Amino acid sequence: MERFLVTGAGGQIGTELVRHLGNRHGADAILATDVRDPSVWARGGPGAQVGQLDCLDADALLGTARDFGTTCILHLASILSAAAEASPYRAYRVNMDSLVNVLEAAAKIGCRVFAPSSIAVFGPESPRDPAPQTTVLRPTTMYGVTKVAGEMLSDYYHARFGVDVRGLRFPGLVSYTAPPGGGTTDYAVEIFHAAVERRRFSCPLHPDTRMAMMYMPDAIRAILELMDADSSSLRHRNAYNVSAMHFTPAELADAIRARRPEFEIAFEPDPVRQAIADSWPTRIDDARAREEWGWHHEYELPEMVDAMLQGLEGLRRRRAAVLAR
Ligand code: AKB
Repeated sequence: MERFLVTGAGGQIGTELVRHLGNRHGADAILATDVRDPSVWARGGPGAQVGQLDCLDADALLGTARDFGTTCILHLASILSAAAEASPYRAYRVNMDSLVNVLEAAAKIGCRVFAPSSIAVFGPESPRDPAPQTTVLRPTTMYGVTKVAGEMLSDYYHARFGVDVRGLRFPGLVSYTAPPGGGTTDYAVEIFHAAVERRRFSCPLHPDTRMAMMYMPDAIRAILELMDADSSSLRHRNAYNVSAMHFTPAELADAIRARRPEFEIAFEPDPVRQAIADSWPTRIDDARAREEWGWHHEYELPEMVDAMLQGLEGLRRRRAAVLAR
């Protein structure tokens, strides 16, 4: 029977992935952990066992993984691109040391690993439209450096110790259940909060900054399908380009305004986020993922915008009803 240890479970991906895993395998089979106290991030009851775990503590990580009888670690703890530029050394420590601790634990107890990568592996020298699966990877951000190094470290643990580690180069992820934090693509989530709260949105990117994006249900399905795939078919096992839609802040604002005509936006680029976005590709070629394990996306921009507005408005109504009781 599979038993999943999730790190960074209180974050944007973890919140939704834990719920899906709990529905599929039962709450007893999932241990959802985060560096923060569960009282802060697990209030809604995530459908899993919960715990506090600092992945920089190698002994605690190994002990927890072993005691739980873990068969797969889903390692989601990470510092994202814009936050990493504010504290590069901390980002290096958190992103690299936690990954090597996870891979060491996996090698010792013989479990599988999912370790996400990112479109941040690409840099100004990579082709931008589209970014191929295999190309020059010389990112200019600390987050990108840790993601390239993480892909190579994962290759090493696979080749040297036989750890079955798999990963995806995620684009910007859009979702409404838990906020992202510290990413360059976070604007594509924050814009929806402003729209449903009828606030003017200050966009930290130039209106024509095109980036690759994906709606969270596609991202969760990508993780589950990659982890279910036959190992022998995976020739790019820990670093698959995956992509769904590509849009600019202006196009996203137009799509929101078509549904909420009162929505207001001002473009006030933040130099750090803009420089990061300008170093990333505008489109991603994900043909290898489609060929090797059947990846396909379901959500395009119009469906994603409808789902985000309806989801956030539903959440607001439920919260207001609880407060009114
Ligand atoms: C970020 O913006 O840092 C992340 C990413 C693309 O990996 N969302």
